[in-house]
Amino acid sequence: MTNQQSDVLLSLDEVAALSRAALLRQGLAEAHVEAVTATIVAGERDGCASHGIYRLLVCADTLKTGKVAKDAIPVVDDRAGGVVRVNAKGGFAQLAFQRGLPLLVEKAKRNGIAALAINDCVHFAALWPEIEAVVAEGLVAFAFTPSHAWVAPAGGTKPLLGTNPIAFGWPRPGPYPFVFDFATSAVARGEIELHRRAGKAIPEGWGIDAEGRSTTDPAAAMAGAMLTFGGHKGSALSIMVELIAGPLIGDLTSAESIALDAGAKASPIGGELILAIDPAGFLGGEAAQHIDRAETLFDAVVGQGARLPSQRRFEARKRSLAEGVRVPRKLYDDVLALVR
Ligand code: NDP
Ligand code: PYC
Repeated sequence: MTNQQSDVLLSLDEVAALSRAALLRQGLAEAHVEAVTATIVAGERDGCASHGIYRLLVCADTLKTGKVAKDAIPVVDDRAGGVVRVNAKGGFAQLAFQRGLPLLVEKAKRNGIAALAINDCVHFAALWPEIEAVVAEGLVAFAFTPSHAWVAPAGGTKPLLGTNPIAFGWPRPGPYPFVFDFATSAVARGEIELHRRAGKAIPEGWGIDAEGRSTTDPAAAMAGAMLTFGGHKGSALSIMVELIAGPLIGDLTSAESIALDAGAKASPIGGELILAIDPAGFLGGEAAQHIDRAETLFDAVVGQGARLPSQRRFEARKRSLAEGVRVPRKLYDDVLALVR
């Protein structure tokens, strides 16, 4: 470990060790510790500050509320046709996803399409690690999850919707697929929290205060309401996420999740929907051509000087694997305090 100004330089192995120690200290069962650590390391490695090491603080606060089943054993339910359900039994989503993934992949390859519903989980993670795991099987993937009612619908001023991410992945030749993964709010709540921790103002358009006025104060936006991206378009997509990863799979909406939280400020409780499509289901023996045609499209995007989503993340990954990651000293100290 090396010190440089106000940052701490850590290898990815050191990040993993820190995560394991912090989570074990909170009493989380080992299988969950490993599954959660994999996503914390992936977030930090890929330069996703709102879902890397910082999440250990969120995770520890959530564990302290007693709202997470620390030793939950997810139960996989092989439903008819292309449907898999995993009941997370009140545990974190990561282990439930790991347990359901093999059957999702098998069903998608058998049927051309399959869906995995994770129920009764606690969710604090980015979705792209799951998308990448599905895409690594040559499948096209989608993922959705509601969160807590923090976001006002377009035209409204009261928090009702979650930050409700939508993620998509498409296989490409080589190690880096096409992936996007974003909140349907203007930004993830974790990013606003990071601004608050750093004493930085947020841009206009991220949130409104409790009186419905535009604000650049992160604390005021968190106490008021966050805003959707793209006005009514993000708002409609957010409502879609509420529906398909809430009532459709027999789980909570963001409003129901925050009501159940009852002020404890734990991470969201509810479900997640993951869809997997095998291109061979449509294309049969011609399946490989979709890859070449997609590459033509990606080349045309990049050829204009635009960048593909996840390009920044994959560049951060290469850098972190070679050089390790820099973590703000205050964040590092706060996480270290979890271990002591
Ligand atoms: P961002 O607004 O940073 O955007 C994320 C996506 O957009 C990434 O795929 C990113 O790629 C891509 N992107 C950003 N800028 C560009 C650009 N100029 N050109 C092309 N693509 C671009 O993320 P959010 O704040 O919306 O979300 C962050 C994370 O928070 C997500 O991983 C999400 O899953 C997670 N989240 C989880 C929730 C939960 O309930 N579990 C709730 C809300 C969010 P790149 O990474 O390469 O920049
Ligand atoms: O950053 O909005 C967020 C978030 C909610 C749950 C996990 N991340």
